[in-house]
Amino acid sequence: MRSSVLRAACAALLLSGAAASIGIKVLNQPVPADLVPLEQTQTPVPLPPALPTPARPTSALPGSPIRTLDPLYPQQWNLKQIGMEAAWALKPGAGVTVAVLDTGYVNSAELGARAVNGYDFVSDAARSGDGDGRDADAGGVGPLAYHAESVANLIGAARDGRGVVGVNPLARIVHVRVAGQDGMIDPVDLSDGIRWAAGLSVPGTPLNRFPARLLNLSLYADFIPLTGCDARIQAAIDAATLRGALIIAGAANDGADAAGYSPAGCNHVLTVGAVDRAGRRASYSNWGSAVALSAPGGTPQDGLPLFSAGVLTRRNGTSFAAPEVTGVASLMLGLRPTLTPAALSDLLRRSAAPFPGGRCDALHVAYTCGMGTLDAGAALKLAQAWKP
Ligand SMILES: [Ca+2]
Ligand SMILES: [Ca+2]
Repeated sequence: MRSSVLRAACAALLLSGAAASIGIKVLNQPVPADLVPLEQTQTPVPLPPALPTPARPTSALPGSPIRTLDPLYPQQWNLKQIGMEAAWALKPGAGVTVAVLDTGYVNSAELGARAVNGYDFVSDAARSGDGDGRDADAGGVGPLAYHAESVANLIGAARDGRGVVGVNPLARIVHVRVAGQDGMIDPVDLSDGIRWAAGLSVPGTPLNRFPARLLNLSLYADFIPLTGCDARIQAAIDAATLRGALIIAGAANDGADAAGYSPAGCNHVLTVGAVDRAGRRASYSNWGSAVALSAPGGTPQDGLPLFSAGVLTRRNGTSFAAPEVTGVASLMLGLRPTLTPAALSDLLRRSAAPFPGGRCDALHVAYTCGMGTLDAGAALKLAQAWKP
């Protein structure tokens, strides 16, 4: 039986425990036991040198295609699958703040000053890896730190002629550390991190200077039974929602009903399942009525291209489906800043592309994956036409 740390290390933050009752909550898809860890099989791609003049979209005429010259962009098949070029052509605005509740801050060349070292909410010094409990340095610790960096780059990597490009190359990312070095997530730490990220007060903690309208949770809480949403986490989600923030969560990677997981099974959460390149449910992806829509998450055989530590790696999991939705939601808010969490959820669901043949899983009727697969261009068009 795999340990939760192994599952965390091999998958990403949707780690779950040896049994389904414990999980880390970083939602990387665990590597099957008969495969070696992905880290050992990936071929690192060196970061190419910077171009003298970064390619910027600012010179493009309205409605004209945005040229993306980042050298690894052609490998980012997931961005094509969700129709990013149609979305970028609408020239969505800038300045949207997204919180990534995950393994913590990593200084990424793709984000620069757009990445904010938020707060470390890991209270258990025995698991934190930084020698203490909560503190003002959200810096990621240990071999799982790539998880938050991969998520952040997927949302917001710069269109700068280097490396990869993110869904929203102008997003600000606030890193909120909720996962210990072991990848495990305490429900109280997660609840406080949710409140703080949305700009609410948390006793003993200074207010977040960059309150986020969107919270990406590629994780689920450990130390609680997987039998439904934890009341403490639901209370934090309700408070953040009232504050105007939308919580977007990965469905988790156990091939089970997402309704048992927190936050995936909580109310007011936009829960995201994972599909493969053909738009079919990835076999690891959780399913069911708690799933709002799906997005590309890759498979062990056909991983999602991700960027961390200056290297392209391929991983799979609902950890990486959720940030695609978060990134598109941030573009929608750039176009229409008054969109409410409920309106954002509604537009993202309604604009989703139908699954092939109308079902994400041809074999299991009960294994539903929400309204369809994320369609960035269609979502932005609905946002553009939206009236309060
Ligand atoms: Ca600490
Ligand atoms: Ca780049």
